[in-house]
Amino acid sequence: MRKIFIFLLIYCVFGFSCVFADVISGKIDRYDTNYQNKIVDSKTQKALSNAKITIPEIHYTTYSDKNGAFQLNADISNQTVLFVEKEGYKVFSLTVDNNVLKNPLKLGIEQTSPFDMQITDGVVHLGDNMFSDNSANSGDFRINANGHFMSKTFKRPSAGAGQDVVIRIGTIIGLDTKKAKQLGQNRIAKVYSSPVEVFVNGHKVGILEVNGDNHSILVNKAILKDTNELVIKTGRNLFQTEYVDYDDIELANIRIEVQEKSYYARH
Ligand SMILES: [Ca+2]
Repeated sequence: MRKIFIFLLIYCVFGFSCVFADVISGKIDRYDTNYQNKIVDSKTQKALSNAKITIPEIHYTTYSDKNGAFQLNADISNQTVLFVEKEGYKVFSLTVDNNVLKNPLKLGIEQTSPFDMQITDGVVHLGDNMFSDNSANSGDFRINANGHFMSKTFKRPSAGAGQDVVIRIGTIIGLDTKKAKQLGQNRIAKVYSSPVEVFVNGHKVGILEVNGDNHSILVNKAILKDTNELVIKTGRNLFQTEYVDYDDIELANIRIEVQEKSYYARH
């Protein structure tokens, strides 16, 4: 009995101090001058100045200062894409909305490698411009869909035996797949769409079923040629049989990367 009491006492004191510390640190954060967004090098954690931060949908552009800090005075009710660009670094993209921007963002960006090939610039909208207000992107798509698929060519990446070729999709918004629905990424009651399909030279190399940032798809090097075609097709509403209703999605920051095999295994 005594042991239980001591245990409870320790637990309470410890528990209380934890709660107390949380509240205090939360308050300090709010009023601290360090409460600001920051761009750093992902490896060294060094602050990066003069990085360009953009939110294309609302035509917002700003730059990080000499301490890597930047302000975001943006009002974003629906999810959209934020980009960070800096010479010598890979383009970075992130899904943001007012909820995300409530807390300071510390964004680590990676140095570029000579083998990286940036495939897209800005945001690509695939679909047919017909979408529900409850879709995973209930926002006002500013960019009209260019069709239900995109096609880009790229040269053979020079990857050695110990290296992988990977398609990196920085950000995807608006997917209404069964999995996205199960994860609570949209509010559509019953229907869902097939996943996005990714092809290289006609071979299906992967699918995308979940919204978010930093998707990687491994490409079998045996299917690569001197010039290659990457095709990304959006899914279709599996419950609409009278006509084809393509899933309206936004893709951003697509890149072909060469990575060490161990790198891919870790991610
Ligand atoms: Ca649609």
